Amino acid sequence: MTADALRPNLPPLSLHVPEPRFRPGDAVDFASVEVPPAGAQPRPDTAADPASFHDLAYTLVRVLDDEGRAVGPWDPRLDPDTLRAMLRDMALVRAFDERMFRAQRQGKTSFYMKCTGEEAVAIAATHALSRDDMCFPSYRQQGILIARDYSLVQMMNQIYSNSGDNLQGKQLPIMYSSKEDGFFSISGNLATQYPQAVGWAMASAAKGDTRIAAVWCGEGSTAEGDFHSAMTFATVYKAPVILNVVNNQWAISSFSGFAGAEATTFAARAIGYGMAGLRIDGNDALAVYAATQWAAERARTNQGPTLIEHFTYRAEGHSTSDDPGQYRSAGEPGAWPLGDPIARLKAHLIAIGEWDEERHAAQDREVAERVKAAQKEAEKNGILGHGLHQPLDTLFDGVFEEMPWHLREQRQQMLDEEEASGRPWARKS
Ligand SMILES: Cc1ncc(C[n+]2csc(CCOP(=O)(O)OP(=O)(O)O)c2C)c(N)n1
Ligand SMILES: [Mg+2]
Repeated sequence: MTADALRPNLPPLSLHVPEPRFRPGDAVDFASVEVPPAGAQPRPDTAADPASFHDLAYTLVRVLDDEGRAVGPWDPRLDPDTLRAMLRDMALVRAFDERMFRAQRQGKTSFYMKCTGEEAVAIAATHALSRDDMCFPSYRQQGILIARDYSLVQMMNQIYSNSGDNLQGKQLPIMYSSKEDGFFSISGNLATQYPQAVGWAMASAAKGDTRIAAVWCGEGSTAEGDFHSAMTFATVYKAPVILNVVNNQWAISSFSGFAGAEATTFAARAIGYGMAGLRIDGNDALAVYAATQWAAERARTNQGPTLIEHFTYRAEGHSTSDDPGQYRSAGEPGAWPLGDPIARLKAHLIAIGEWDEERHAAQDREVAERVKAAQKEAEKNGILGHGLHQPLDTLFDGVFEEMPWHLREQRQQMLDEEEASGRPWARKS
């Protein structure tokens, strides 16, 4: 007897397959995205029990209102110099992204990823963290390096995998690493940085250090098992870590519904773990700063981890290998109700009389020139396909502290074969 014959009075089971609201050609209306007024959300004491502020996982913490004013208890009350520094860093990231995207289209590198529309997430957080706090980024937080004044030329050398690349061409373009700058090596395997960050934070606490960790992943990446095991370790040991989920609505061509966004918020993941959770306006640099500062204070005073969902929008393609026109409406970026993070911080600075259109235009020219000059410098070390590669035998460096005998043999064999082939670039100078 078949199952439906056994239960003739029940409807057949059906599977829910999420479907994004807008596909190519559709008119976009984001009216159903709830945007509470800026300044309306309470700011709990950093020692408060996470169970006492569950509401903050379902709203949006916002500071900047539609007139560019900073309002409410989350206003971090930053001085104008800090505000201008954040604005400059965001403009610099955008200029850098533009130029490197074009470099990929010109065939100078194989790959690039922009963070357009999400600049506040990494820049404002980095300004709120201490310089020696340890960051575990995904591939969309290049803003951390920019905010920590990392060399643009070094970033480009890495993108070009040229002879100046301090990672020796071993990483995919944009997967930077800088120990000195507290920037953990970016991994292409999604969410691996989550348990690594929690482990680092646990070690920091176990050693009695005062440094904390911060980690970022996309909303799509929260579907990985690594995200959840990291959450368990973080909450059990009250690890001093800030867990950021960048909800930019898309994971390549999959919308956030496939990671669970139809059922609840990503910040609400924290509640099931008994952890502090905040859902914030990710296009509001002041909200990002304030939330990070609050979570950092919690971590530094042994109150435990905080999960922050940055509600934002990926304004462009996933990477240079993507064409969002194939799967989402072209009207989405323009209709996004939370606006553009650079335009919003600029409007705030103008509203408080600390900035103007002329200065902004001059800054745009200045950052574009800076990026252009860095590119000229980096290209002296080579671009894709121009032969200025890393010497071939660096392939074997940097993995083992002492190279095992079998690798030494393989390296020698490779060098002998290259010598015999007569290609001079293969030899280490
Ligand atoms: C473990 C793993 N699965 C799949 C991929 C392929 N992949 C790379 S990026 C990406 C989308 C990730 O989306 P999200 O986490 O939302 O981050 P975003 O790109 O939006 O910043 C996917 C599926 C991968 N790199 N690693
Ligand atoms: Mg995403």
